[in-house]
Amino acid sequence: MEQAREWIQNASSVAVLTGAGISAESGVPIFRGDQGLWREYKPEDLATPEAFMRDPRLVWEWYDWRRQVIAKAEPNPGHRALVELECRKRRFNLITQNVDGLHDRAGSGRILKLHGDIWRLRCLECRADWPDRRAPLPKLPPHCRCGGLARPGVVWFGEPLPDGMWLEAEHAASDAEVLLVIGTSAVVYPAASLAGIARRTKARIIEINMEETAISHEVDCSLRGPAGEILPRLIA
Ligand code: BV8
Ligand code: ZN
Repeated sequence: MEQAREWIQNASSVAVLTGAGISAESGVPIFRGDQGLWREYKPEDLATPEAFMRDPRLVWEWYDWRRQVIAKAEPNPGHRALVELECRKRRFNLITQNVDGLHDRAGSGRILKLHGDIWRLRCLECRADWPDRRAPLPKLPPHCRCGGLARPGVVWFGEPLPDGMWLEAEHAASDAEVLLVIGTSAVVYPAASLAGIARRTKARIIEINMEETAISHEVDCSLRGPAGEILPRLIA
């Protein structure tokens, strides 16, 4: 912890990659592990274009349930510690795999949302893209004003990341002197490759997680414990 604090204090450029684990203490269920996200379904089965085409109503039931859970959640001390860190660093990039919007509500400024935003909808017909924070939604599946079927504004498995987003994330990771990897099992690509990208340009990689992950072997420092407790101490 002392070593990690020193690296962060001395760095002028910091990047952060967050996953579902940083929102766990806000009461938002993580994707993998025994909690299991929803009934007997796996995210990989529901978060795909094929699942949506096959049964838009079932997929929307899952997203509407998640939106209702997230609507009751508050940012936790982990989210807020990252806002504090952003204020102190001349160069700071927050890259998140999360779609819950808790980093925005905590006050983070620059957020690279690799996997989109659960609070936005997109029309399959006219491509309109708009914010909709109603939880629960009045009717499932929701439709666009043009009458077209609306989908959640998130990136599903097999779909490309939003235009230009990956380039920005790569730049952020390459520019960082320290990369914090927080609350991610590091199994989803290309997000999980950001640690390797940062290491190639000599960044120190600090991981914060409750347990060992797929990239623990390639980080410089692994802090075991809840992000909501570790982050405030790390940046104090
Ligand atoms: C793409 C949005 C190309 C939707 C999500 C085989 C090998 C390698 C890659 C692939 C492959 N087959 C397919 C792929 C590619 C695929 C992929 O990576 N699949 C995986 C499953 C192998 N990737 C894609 O499809 C991506 N697109 O590659 O496009 C392309 C290019 C051009 C043209 C066409 C295509 C798109 C991936 C995005 C998928 N969408 N979400 C939604 O949210 O509904 S991914 C989903 O998983 C979420 O975004 C989530 O954030 C993400 C990662 O999960 P984690 O955040 O890590 O959460 P998880 O539950 O796994 O872990 C939580 C961690 O927190 C745990 O480690 C736990 O210990 C820890 N924790 C718990 N509590 C705490 C804590 N830590 C700290 N404190 C705590 N309190
Ligand atoms: Zn439309």
